[in-house]
Formats: sequence, structure tokens, C-alpha cells
Amino acid sequence: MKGQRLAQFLSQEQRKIPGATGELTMLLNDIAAACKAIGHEVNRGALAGNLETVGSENVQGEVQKKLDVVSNEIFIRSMEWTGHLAGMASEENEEIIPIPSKYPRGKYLLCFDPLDGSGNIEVNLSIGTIFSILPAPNDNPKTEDFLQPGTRQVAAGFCIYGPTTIMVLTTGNGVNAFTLDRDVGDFLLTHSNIRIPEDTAEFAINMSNHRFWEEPMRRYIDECVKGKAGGREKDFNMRWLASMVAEVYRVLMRGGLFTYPMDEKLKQKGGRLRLLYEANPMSFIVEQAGGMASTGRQRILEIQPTGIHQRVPVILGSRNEVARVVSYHQ
Ligand code: FBP
Repeated sequence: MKGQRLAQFLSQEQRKIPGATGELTMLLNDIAAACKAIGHEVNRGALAGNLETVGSENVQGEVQKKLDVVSNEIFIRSMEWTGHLAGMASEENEEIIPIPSKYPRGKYLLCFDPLDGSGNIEVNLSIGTIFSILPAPNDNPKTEDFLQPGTRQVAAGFCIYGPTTIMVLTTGNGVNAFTLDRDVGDFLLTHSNIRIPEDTAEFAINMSNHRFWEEPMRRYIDECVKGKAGGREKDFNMRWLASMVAEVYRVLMRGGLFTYPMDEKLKQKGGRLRLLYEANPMSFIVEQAGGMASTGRQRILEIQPTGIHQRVPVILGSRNEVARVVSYHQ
């Protein structure tokens, strides 16, 4: 019920799964603790010197902010000792991250983007941590053991560091959200069984790429912009927050269509957003909340990954609008 502590909610959910060992429950509680620590650093911002760039570039060729590096370190150090993981993959690390031999290993793999939306750090807009949990085929995983389609995810979630810090979570039985109560230092259930409205009049896209999009996406967005004057049954509103966690959270709260589609500039790379630790966890959450997530040509969760940093086009949100975009790609 509302106000329930995250640990109590997870324990209750665990009891619904016959034979559950409690490993996933403990792992999710450890992830929540890591997100609280990252949120603390995010909230300190300039006061902790966290807004500077560190001059290095990550595997994506993106200039790293100190907060990117700090968040990545916090997540790795908070998770490696837990005994629930056989390995990790991070947006900030080129190779998979092994569990140090001094720590026990567990039966899960953890893929994560420690701080998504980092372009928003110095302008004080919402950013977040995204994570995806896969079964580990063995306790000494190689890179190819991470290359599992999103349908294999055991759990996924994100923590958004905004006016409030909110953890959104699915273990395959619906989507729930927990707001951090700073007085007691705990995540409390505030949004139960979140459902995305099937229809929407709001789309989110970076319009400056219009001339680079494929024709089906140009057609869809041009129709939305024209609204009733262009043949749609309603007029549309637009949002673009340059922070996937913030966009997806808004879609969960009031519906919408979020997309970072394929474009000419990104063709070589395969898209903007990464499959393992952005598109897959967000698609799992969106589908669990009654929405739809596609590349335009394929259900995202069914993509067979070819690399841990593989990028894909993303179109997700209110089912009827995503279905329309998919139909334009046929
Ligand atoms: P990072 O993980 O490097 O932050 O990149 C992902 C992202 O910030 C998404 O959160 C967001 O939707 C998108 O890039 C914004 O891209 P652009 O800056 O081209 O609008």
C-alpha cells in the first residue's frame, strides 16, 4: 500500500514467486542504496566540485563530467561486493566489469548507465541512473554472456534525480515508483501499478535532427505538427528534455511518445541510445506499464544484441501512437 518502504514491497513481491531465494530482492535493495548515494552527489552539484569536466572521454567518445565518473565509481563499488552478481557492464566502461576475486559471485548480470542525461548536469535539469538485470549463464561471464535479448531481463528500473528522487521498478509484474523520503532516508511507494494511457497528444523528439530522419518518422512528426490541419484528429504538444529518464518518467505519468529515431548522422553507429542499458530497461518498463517500444521495424526487447554498447533507434510510449509510427515504417 502507499507509503510502504521499498524493502517491504520487495519482500511482499518475493513471496509471490515460488522458490524465490531472495537474491533478487537483496540485489534491488543494494541498487536502491547505490542510487541514494549517487543522488546525494548529484544534489551537491557545484558544492562538491561535481560539475566540472574531467577532460577524459568515455568509450562513447563523450567528454566525461566528474559526476559521470563519480556516479560510475559509486555504482561499481556499491555492487561488486554484494555476492548477487557474476559481472557488470556500464556505459562508462569499454569492457565488461568483472567481480573482484575476493568477493562472492551471484546469479545475475547488471547493465547500467550510471548517469543518463549528463548533458543536463551543469544546467540543473533532471538526470538519472538506468539499470537492467539479466540472468548470468555462469559465474565467470564473458562479453557474449551479456548479449541477451531484452525479453530475458529479470528486472529493470531507473532512478530520476529531479525535484524529488524517484525509483521506478519492474520485476515483470507491473511498474511501481518509490519516492525518496530524505527524513528517513528510504524509498516509499508512491505510485502503484503505473499504466501508460494508450493515446496521447504529446510527442518528444529532438526536432533539430528533422532533415536527417528517415521518411516514415518525418511523415509522422510533420502530421503531429500540423495536427487537425494536417489530417490528424487532434493537435499535438511537444517536449524535449534531453534526458531519457525524465522523458520516460513523463510518459509513465501522463502518456506520450518519446523517440530518438535513426538519422543520417547516426546511421554508422546504429542510433543514439544504447540497447543494453538504456533501450532495453526502458522498453521493459514501458511494456510492463501497457505501452509499446519499437525501433520502427522491430520490438526492441526482441533484438539480439551484437555488442554491449550497441545503439538502436527508440520509439516508445502510448501504444496507439507507437503502433502508428510502426505502421508508417512497414
Ligand atoms: P547520455 O547517456 O550520454 O546522457 O546520452 C543519452 C541522452 O542524454 C538521453 O538521455 C537523451 O534522450 C539524449 O541523449 C539527448 O540527446 P541530444 O543531446 O542529442 O538531444
